Amino acid sequence: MAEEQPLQGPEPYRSGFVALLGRPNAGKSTLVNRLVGQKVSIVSEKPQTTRRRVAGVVTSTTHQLVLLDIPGFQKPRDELTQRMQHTVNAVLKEIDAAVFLVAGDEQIGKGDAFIAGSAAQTGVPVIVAVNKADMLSPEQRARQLDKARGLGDFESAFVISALTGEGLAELRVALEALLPLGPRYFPGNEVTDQSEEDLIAELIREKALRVTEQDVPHAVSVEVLEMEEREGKDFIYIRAAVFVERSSQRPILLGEGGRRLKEIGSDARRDIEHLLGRRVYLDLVVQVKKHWRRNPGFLGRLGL
Ligand SMILES: Nc1nc2c(ncn2[C@@H]2O[C@H](COP(=O)(O)OP(=O)(O)O)[C@@H](O)[C@H]2O)c(=O)[nH]1
Ligand SMILES: [Mg+2]
Repeated sequence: MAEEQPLQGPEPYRSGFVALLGRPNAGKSTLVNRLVGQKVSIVSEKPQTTRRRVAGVVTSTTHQLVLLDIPGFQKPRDELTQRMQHTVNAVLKEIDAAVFLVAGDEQIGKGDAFIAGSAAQTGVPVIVAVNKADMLSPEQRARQLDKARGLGDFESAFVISALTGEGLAELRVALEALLPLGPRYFPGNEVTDQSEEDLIAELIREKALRVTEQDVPHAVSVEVLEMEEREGKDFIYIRAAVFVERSSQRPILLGEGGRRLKEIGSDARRDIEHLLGRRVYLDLVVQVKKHWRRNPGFLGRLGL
């Protein structure tokens, strides 16, 4: 009778959690956004921009990749950084794979070696990727890839650009191949685990980071206080507070004649309108919250 086995039915579903690891500025958040196809994790050139674990979800008919953007490794200095490091440690225990990202235009050094070591300790397969290929000559690509490979025992290695998308299709295929059988952890239309309010607060913080320097970015946090439909209006009203730690930082956020805050507001509004798909009235206030980085209750309120 029929000797041939019937072809397999639909492929079994695969899913898993993949952490993005790498020094500040390597392009981890940019990569998550690009793979997800939407901004779910904010991007800035300031270190320690990412304060909590942000999931970016990529769903297909056969796979679900949950990309975890996490804070950078650091020595805890206060309650905030302690919580951030705790998040990192917790994430490393729940992942199925990791992508170790190295900036193509920066010297590979001790920091990278340390992160590669931490990645190896998790025991999960690790893919190494040299990012920012758009800035590199063919020789530079080859040299950096060689050095990156030398940092550990990697599943595979890629040269990519999170900015232009170069090499990302290949990276995604390699990542999907590492996923175990598993369920859809998130509904197919969800791209992140953050609430709308959280994401809006983050978009505002991103703009505040861009226009501040030195210590100030670290002293900024944002909370959405109110979000509501106004009767008979075709926009959504959002009121948010930008918190700083010291009264001396307040004028920095405000700028001359309130101009800097206005700039933060109009930049953020554009992103929020894109996110919500509708018009937004954004009302921003700057508030001083003394030593909020050491305040467990306040950190909890911000979801940190
Ligand atoms: N030229 C170039 N810049 C990139 C690329 N990926 C990220 N960047 C930039 O590098 C900076 C840091 O990116 P970010 O994603 O915040 O890095 P993270 O700290 O690792 O999360 C930002 O200014 C990005 O625009 C890339 O592929 N090419
Ligand atoms: Mg980041």
